[in-house]
Amino acid sequence: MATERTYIMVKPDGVERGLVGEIVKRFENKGYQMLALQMIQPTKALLEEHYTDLKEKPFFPGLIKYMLAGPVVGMVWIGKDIVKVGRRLLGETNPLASNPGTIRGDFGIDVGRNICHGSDSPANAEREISLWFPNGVVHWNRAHVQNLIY
Ligand code: RTP
Repeated sequence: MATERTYIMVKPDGVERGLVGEIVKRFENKGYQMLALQMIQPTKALLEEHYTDLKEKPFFPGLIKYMLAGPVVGMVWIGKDIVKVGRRLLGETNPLASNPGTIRGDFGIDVGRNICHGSDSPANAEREISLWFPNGVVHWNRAHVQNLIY
């Protein structure tokens, strides 16, 4: 059974543009399974913790300001190679470098408004899931309903 999980987050620009359903659809169509979904207005402290590795980058203050601009939609997904494949579904950090067919390649033109976040390693995914879902997430077996005898 696949156990790799990732944290995918639709950023404020993606939420504002009504792209949440489109992004969910792409992960579902690919064959992945959703474990959690929440809309949240993140605090500055939560965002600084999420992006702690980027604290020294010159774009860090602008990144935090952008991420504070509105609610985000955070999700946990599970499935085979979800971290790597999830990043491929997103495209490159800069939408201009992203191939058509990817989320950023289809919907973005600005690195500072790049629609969606995806964890970059399984370890970071688990760190981010604990950070954004401190009460844990459900675990469910996709075959359960289909196979239920009643
Ligand atoms: P993310 O964490 O959001 O999935 O993005 P990423 O791994 O593709 O890129 P990362 O280097 O971790 O950067 C995090 C976010 O910071 C913004 N950024 N702005 N102005 C710039 O040069 C610049 N570079 C990065 C983007 O929103 C990027 O997604």
